[in-house]
Amino acid sequence: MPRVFLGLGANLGDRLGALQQAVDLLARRGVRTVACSRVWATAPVGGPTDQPEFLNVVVEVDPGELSPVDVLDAANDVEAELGRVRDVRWGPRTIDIDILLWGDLRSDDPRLTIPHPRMHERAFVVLPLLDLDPDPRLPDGRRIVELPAPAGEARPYASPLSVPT
Ligand code: A4P
Ligand code: MG
Repeated sequence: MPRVFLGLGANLGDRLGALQQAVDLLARRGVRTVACSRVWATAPVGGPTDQPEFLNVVVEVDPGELSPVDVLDAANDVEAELGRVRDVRWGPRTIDIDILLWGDLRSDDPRLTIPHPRMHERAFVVLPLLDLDPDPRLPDGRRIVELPAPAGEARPYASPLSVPT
């Protein structure tokens, strides 16, 4: 079974509530979280510099029989349900759900690029991911802990979200 990791971020409204609701709504669509990182407070990377601080988590999910595109569709549905409006790229959002890693799978499709192309360069992804896997690797075999230090500030903010049973 490939290990599948999703990155979730929120920087508007009830951020912690939005992250927990996203985990719960994903589970209802068959994308069940089996482990959650701590919640990290992170400075915005890219996009408008005056946007609010983010909360970020990484979750490991069991996609069951779902394909990567099925999981992307579920993620987009949950983003819509939580009221995300897409306007500014890298701009503020109620919730953003990205597929980070799907075992050793590589996909260059712009609609679904796996691994997420910038994940290893960003502290808001790498630090939560290390909560769940102390030595993650990219599909090309590179160890993330041996890559240049990821950009951005991140500090632990809260304990892991509750995981649906
Ligand atoms: N897409 C392609 N590959 C994937 C994938 N692996 N997972 C497509 C999810 N979506 C993927 O995404 C744009 C398009 O990417 C979608 O049509 C999807 O089919 P989006 O969610 O509409 O826009 P976005 O999130 O603004 O773009 P993108 O490129 O995903 O942005 P990033 O790189 O994820 O950056 N700073 C902090 N501190 N914390 C954050 O969470 N997030 C971003 C978003 C920037 N700065 C941040 C944070
Ligand atoms: Mg995104």
